[in-house]
Amino acid sequence: MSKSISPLQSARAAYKPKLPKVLAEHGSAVNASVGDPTESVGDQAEVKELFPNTYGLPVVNFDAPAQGKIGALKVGVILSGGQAPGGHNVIAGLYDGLNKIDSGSELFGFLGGPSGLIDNEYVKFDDELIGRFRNTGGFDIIGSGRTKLETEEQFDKVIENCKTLGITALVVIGGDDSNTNACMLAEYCLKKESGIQVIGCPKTIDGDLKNEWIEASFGFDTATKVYSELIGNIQRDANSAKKYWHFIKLMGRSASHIALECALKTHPNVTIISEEVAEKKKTLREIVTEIATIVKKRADAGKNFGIALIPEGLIEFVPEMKKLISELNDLLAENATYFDSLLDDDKFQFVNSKLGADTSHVFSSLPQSIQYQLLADRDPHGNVQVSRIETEKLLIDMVSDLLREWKVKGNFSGKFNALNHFFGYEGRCAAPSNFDADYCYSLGYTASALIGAGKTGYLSSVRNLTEPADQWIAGGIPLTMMMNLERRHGKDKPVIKKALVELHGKPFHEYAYNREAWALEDDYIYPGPIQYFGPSEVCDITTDTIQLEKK
Ligand code: FBP
Repeated sequence: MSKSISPLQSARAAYKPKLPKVLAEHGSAVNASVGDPTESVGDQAEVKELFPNTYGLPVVNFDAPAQGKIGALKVGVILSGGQAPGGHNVIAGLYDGLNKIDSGSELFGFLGGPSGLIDNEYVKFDDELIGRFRNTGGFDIIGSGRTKLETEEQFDKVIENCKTLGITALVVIGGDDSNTNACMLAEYCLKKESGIQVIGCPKTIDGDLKNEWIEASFGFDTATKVYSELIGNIQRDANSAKKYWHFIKLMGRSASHIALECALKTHPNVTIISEEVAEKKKTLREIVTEIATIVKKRADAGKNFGIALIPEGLIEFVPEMKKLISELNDLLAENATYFDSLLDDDKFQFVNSKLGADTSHVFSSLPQSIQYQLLADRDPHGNVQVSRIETEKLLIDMVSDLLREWKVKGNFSGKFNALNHFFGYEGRCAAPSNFDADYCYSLGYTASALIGAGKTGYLSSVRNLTEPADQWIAGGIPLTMMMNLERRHGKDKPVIKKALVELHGKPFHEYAYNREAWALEDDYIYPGPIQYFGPSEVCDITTDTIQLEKK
């Protein structure tokens, strides 16, 4: 860690995160009231068969002090997947919660994500180490990684390493894929009677790990506030200079929650929502025509400038591209070694010769840079790395070409000078907003309470998030409850269901209701930077998405 810190960092170190009342009053040794047995969100019979020990667990809520002494606990924690603001506070909350249960408790952090757990690389936390990272962004306290933890061999190694250190509970801080693996590990640990509990915490800036019980994944609040600040600044520049269109791609591997939240916060002229593209089966050409039409209408009104938000995952939601990517995934998986041995030109030829007629046509119609990006390595979960595909540039090129055609026909007389941006890494490690600082600390503290209560196979849950923190509800949601079967690598696999943007939901309706006006008028909002000190209505308010969803 850097030795130098900014004045803001030093002031933030003193910030005391807020907790739900039950935890603030009674600490983390709390009684869990238990609901009815639960069912998985889909494929109940199959999921039940795959998870005989953890299926059907009840939802639990903490509501009173625990009876009896719990004793010292030894716990391990990993950070898994992409960074999200507030991860350090989850660990701080977990550390404080365990110490509150018993000051002899110990917390070990495995280094570099799931691989640290397998390779037994760890640090033991103490007050000094935790103190340096309270309320800071990033995952650098122990690092993160994307190693997939799924085989029995890996699980056996995890159990062996935990036993050597005397660890009896693990906390996995991750997104849908990591918590799917946490669920499998919890099941395996019970099957093997290992005595190791497994608890998850919902992380991802993408905002797609949510449901009735998990109102938000942590990091979404801060990341969208950072992007909205930047979008607002660009809007103000565009509205001052009046000469550029800015195409801004926003992170979010699959779902468009980030783009939607930023649109609600800033009112740009164009926002593409991937889920709507898929639902309406829009072709790339149709998307381009829609954008070009807005460019033209604004130009007709003398406005040769504007802002367009493009979700990172768009490319996989356009039906013809989805088909192409799916064929490419199979092709690359089946011929991995041969494909890697080819030179670039031969790779293109090989792919074109193997694709079906339609998909080969789509592939050839793309600029070579995009073709190349589509052939790049998949991530360890088999996903195309959409953050590396320059969809915003592709759209600029295609809109530009179409406007040129229109100009020749006399249908467009404006100007189209476009600049491209990609916001992702700018927000993933930002200093957590007050909301994320409080939410993350509460999630970590709740995880310690779940461990103290002897639970396993649960996701730490803190709810009622539009109310002040003391009214938040702390508890745990069975991981199996969020599972269904999905096709992965040609097989049906149990996975936590990803939450995409609901086209019948209030956040999308709010956007759809206003989009025509936002396209033509300049109703821009300039949110400005995250405020950490000041009135609660400026500093503590969470996303428009949750507020609309809870309305
Ligand atoms: P998680 O799902 O692991 O939270 O990661 C989210 C994310 O930030 C996506 O928005 C993005 O597509 C991806 O990570 C990029 O990851 P990397 O930097 O590892 O390529």
